[in-house]
Amino acid sequence: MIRTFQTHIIRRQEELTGKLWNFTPLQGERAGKTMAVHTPSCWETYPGFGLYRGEGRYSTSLEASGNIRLEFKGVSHTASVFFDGEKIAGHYNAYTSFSAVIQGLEKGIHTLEVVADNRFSPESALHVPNDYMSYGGISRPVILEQIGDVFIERLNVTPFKKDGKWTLSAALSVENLGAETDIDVRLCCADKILDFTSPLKKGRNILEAVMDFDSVSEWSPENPVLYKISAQLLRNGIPADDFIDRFGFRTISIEGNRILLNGKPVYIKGVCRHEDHPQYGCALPFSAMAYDLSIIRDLGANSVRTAHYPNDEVFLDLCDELGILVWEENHARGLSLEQMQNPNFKIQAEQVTREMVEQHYNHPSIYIWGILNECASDTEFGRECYARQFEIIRTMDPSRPCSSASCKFKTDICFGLPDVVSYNIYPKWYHDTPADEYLKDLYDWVQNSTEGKGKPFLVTEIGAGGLYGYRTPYATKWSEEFQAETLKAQLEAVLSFSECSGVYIWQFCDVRISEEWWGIRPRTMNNKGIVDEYRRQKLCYDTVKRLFSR
Ligand code: ADA
Repeated sequence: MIRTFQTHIIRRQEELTGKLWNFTPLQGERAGKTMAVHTPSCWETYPGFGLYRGEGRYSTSLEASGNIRLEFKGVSHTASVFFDGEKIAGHYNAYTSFSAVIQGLEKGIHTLEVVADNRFSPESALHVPNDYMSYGGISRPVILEQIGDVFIERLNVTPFKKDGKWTLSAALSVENLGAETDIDVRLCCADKILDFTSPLKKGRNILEAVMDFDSVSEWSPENPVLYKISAQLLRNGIPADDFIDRFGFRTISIEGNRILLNGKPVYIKGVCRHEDHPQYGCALPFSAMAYDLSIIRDLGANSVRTAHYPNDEVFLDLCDELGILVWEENHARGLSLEQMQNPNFKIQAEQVTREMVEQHYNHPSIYIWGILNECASDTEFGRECYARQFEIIRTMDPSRPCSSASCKFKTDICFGLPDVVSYNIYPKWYHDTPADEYLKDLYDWVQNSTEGKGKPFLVTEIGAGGLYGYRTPYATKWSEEFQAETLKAQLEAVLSFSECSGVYIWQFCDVRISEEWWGIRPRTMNNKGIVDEYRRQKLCYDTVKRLFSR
């Protein structure tokens, strides 16, 4: 069973994960010793591998012939893929997918090996010791697909409204492994069918089409109506390949200092969430993701910020279905100027940005793209990087606004670049200024002294640490009482600040951090969760729920 909604009927698919694979660590005491492990998974969840940093080889066998496509939805964090012993693909970054095509296979049993590497080397500019965990392993599914000479690599759709009518512009990316040819295309969506014929050159072809609709239902958090779109390729009337995805008819725009969804102002009440769980690492199964979202909805939140990387598409599928608005973020957290000057930073950060936008383009729940959380936005070099990444996103997707969460108090020089100005603030946690005073001071500075004047303003993090079960009558730091009191003051200040378009709480649940990170955290965890790592409610849960429901 393929778990994600993006799927095919004509193209045969098989999930290669969802079963046991052989795992062999390549370094350390157990180097070379093979064991059977479940996939997708992170090796930190295998007994004895909780702190393993190194390479791990995963292997399995598969039966195939002809042309195949292998899709790896996520390998953490660097992957080298070997097919019958030969290297066929390599990929950096845990949080985006990649694929490999193999042509003209002999019918029979073949071996597939994936070497995952979670080490922090100088070559790795984004996966660095940090305030979250960079796990190791095949953390998202691997899919085997049978393809012909012509197949659809991607279908991206953009709904837009003109004179009260909805139009869909579709961009179909078609790969032609054979000679130049013509292809018949059939697009089906709602009650519309669009047929056309297109010439195909060898290699990648982008076929564009537009569909008009008389009446459709709009996607909104209250009524998250999803539509299916299917693209079919036909040769001489015979189906050659297809691609099915879901999307929603909705618009996101900015008017003055407001974010509009379908033309109406939207107020964000959200949580920041890492993909992290003591039992699964970052490889959360469907049930655990759905459970997290049930808690998020119970809290009265309407949004999730996927801090600090693109999320599993199954999670985004669920947000589409539940009407949860998503701030999806590229991969980076707190990189200093020196870290941004790593020669690999530009290439790795731009690659993950491109992959994120391309791969998650159709999700209606994503209302904004975020980049480079708390990086060096107070430097000229940093500004060039921010400018370049915003430009990449806007070129690929002019239909959504962009932003980036800053922590540079009164020193950020990048606010001319995003559509929405966003700040992470921790009053009464990292400093003693009361929340309302701090927020007003910061907002006034943005309005009076920066190019962010007049743009929508979001608070992308507030929070405080609280250790589950640590209760004190005098509300000392790290107690649940202190966390609840601090969060209450922060949340009240932001919710009553009318210039603000919304707020995200840092964070949904307690998460593991890298052992190697310079910061000191009790339990080697970031303990600012509203629930702990097992999703047990802390004292602040009811406070947040009460304030979110006002
Ligand atoms: C930052 C950062 C988060 C987390 C948080 C904290 O603002 O964006 O990843 O580290 O602070 O807990 O201090």
